[in-house]
Amino acid sequence: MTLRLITAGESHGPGLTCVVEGLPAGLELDLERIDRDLARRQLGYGRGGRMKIEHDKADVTAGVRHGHTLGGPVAIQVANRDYANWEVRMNPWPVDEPVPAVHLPRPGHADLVGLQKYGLDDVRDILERASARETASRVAGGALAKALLSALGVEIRSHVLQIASVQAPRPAQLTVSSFDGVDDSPVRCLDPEAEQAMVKEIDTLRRGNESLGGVFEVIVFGVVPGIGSHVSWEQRIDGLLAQAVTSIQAIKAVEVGDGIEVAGLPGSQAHDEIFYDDERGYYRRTNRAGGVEGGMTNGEPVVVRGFMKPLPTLTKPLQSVDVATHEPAQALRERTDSCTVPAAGVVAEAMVALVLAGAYREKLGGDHIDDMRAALAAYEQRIGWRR
Ligand code: EPS
Repeated sequence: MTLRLITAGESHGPGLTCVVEGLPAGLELDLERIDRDLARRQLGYGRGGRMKIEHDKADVTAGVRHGHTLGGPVAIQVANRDYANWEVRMNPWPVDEPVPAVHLPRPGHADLVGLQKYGLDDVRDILERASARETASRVAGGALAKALLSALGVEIRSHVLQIASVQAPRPAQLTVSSFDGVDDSPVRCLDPEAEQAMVKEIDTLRRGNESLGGVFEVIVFGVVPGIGSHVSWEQRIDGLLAQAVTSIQAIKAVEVGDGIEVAGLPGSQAHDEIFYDDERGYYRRTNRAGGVEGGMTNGEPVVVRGFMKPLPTLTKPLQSVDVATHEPAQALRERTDSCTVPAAGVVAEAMVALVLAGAYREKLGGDHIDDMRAALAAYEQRIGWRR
């Protein structure tokens, strides 16, 4: 059984729901850790007014008893506090007051094509579900996957490498503890100089009514070799990671390891040579492959970078068309964030966790977390892998 995440909810509806199916029984959960990830997702310089309204908290309503999973689906609700201001416009049931429809699709958003595909005529019927508010439920579900991975010795961290045109230098050897203070940085960047320049860039572009994109990096430590498989395309772990990270709102590209750079290098400089010693077993001195070879993890840290486009809601809107009249018009102007790259890194941690936890379930099987631990120990012994 692999791991499955279902999310439900609209940005300004009554609330968000996530269901995670496929967790083993006996997994210890910590509500504070789930809430901490929800709070981390709300951080970051460049957020809009909405984040002052929401204080996301996980309300676990199924699948957990006295802090341990029961083996059935786990359900988590996250309230939308802003619903109090949207009760008429977003009520699940008919209301007496007139609710004006939105007819001005934003370029770069799901608005126009969503109307066409679903046969609707109010952009709000599309944008509410397309909104990145949905990522709060992904982070709640991802926190459960992280708990499972953590029980198996795997830790996931993320940081920001670029915001708009400001690039941080690529840090050399990162370990789990390199990330200790990363959430104290307003842009979740490990380089203090780049951090300052990023904050300045956000201020400058925001003043010019612009939005900003950027690049984040997720690194996974402690992954055993052999997660995923070369034998069929849909089991290749790099493909699964790319799908999961690209599915995050506004992500347009994903890089595994140094995938983009090595495309321009000769083969002799593009790979990670293999070494062995009795104490460490097999090891590499470089990690250009980002911990994945042949669609399988190879025991090195798994490195995934996500490239985010500038958010498509602009305070100075782009040219669009009124879908009711077909006349030229400016796109919808809504309250918005200017930059969500730091938050997107936290969401990507969740998506990477869900993919890896699913692949661990596939590899190790088991109904109880202790079954998984025993299977992992036997496998590690068979391949002689040392952390
Ligand atoms: C979003 C627009 C903004 C964001 C929202 C995503 O919401 P609002 O229109 O209410 O100001 O704040 O993100 C969240 C609410 C969140 O929790 O991340 C959009 O259009 O995608």
